[in-house]
Amino acid sequence: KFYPKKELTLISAPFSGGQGRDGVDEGPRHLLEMGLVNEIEELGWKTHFDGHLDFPIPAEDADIGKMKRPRYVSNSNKIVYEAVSKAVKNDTFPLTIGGDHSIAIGTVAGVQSVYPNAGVLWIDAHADINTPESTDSGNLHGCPVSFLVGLAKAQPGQEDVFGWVNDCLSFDRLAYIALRDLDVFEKKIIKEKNIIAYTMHHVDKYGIAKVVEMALNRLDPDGDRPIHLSFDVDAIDPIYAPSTGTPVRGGLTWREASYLCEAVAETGNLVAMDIVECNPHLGETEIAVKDTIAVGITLAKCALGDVLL
Ligand code: 4U7
Ligand code: MN
Ligand code: MN
Ligand code: MN
Repeated sequence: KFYPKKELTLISAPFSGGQGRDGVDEGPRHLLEMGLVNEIEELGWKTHFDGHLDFPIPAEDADIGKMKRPRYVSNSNKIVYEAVSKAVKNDTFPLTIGGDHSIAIGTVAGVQSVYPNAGVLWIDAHADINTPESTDSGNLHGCPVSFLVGLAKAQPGQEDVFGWVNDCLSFDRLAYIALRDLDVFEKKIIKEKNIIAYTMHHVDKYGIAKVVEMALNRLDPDGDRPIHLSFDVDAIDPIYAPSTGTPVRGGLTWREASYLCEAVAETGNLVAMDIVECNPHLGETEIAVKDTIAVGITLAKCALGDVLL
């Protein structure tokens, strides 16, 4: 029932300021060069693409508390937010390609601005729910969820650069799958707020089909909620997706990741997708890079209805 015209806006967010490693900003270019648009169009989606977003680097951007590059991340996310909300308002499916996962501040806030009851499926080895106080690394790609759910609050006397995000997502409209590398604070908050969370342990125990079914049932009990899929490629095992900044062994197989996207597509409620953290500068070999980009393209295709004959 969403996007009956099958029109899609490809939003390229070549952004790396949410973490410290070069190259993740080149993910979008590699995805495009490997034929992403063509593959999507072959599935019958008319695709609009206006070129890569441009993220100006602020002249001054001192740390705020532990946060690194806070103004750069915030300003860039406002640009992502505008692009995503505009795409949805134009009745086109926003497929946002990153870039590091901090850009999901903008994608989720953008989707929520039009569909304020949308559920977010966060597929990741990590929960990305550190607050500016709990983060050890200071890398904001480990914090986007904390801004969206309103856990991140500017401390007295601090510049409130993320004030515009204002907790658009409630805890019961967030679900994780594929978790396996959580910080102490993140575990605590997931338990405390009773956040829907399926780790790799659950994938082993129940199988991916059951896990997706359980996650969707809890996220969307009546089956009428729009769903936003935010897919960090490090959810996938580094055997298949090695070219990423924070790989963690023991992840989803190629088919488990694909199945997950297909099952979400099957609900008919998918309204937006992010594919993030492909870093073509990382990986031992050229084949490693190609595999990572290829699995990214596969995820998009599966989520857009490929294989659903
Ligand atoms: B990604 C981490 F400490 N939790 O906060 C942190 F383990 O978007 C990793 O999921 C964050 O890739 C990973 O820096 C962010 C770390
Ligand atoms: Mn992530
Ligand atoms: Mn991750
Ligand atoms: Mn390159």
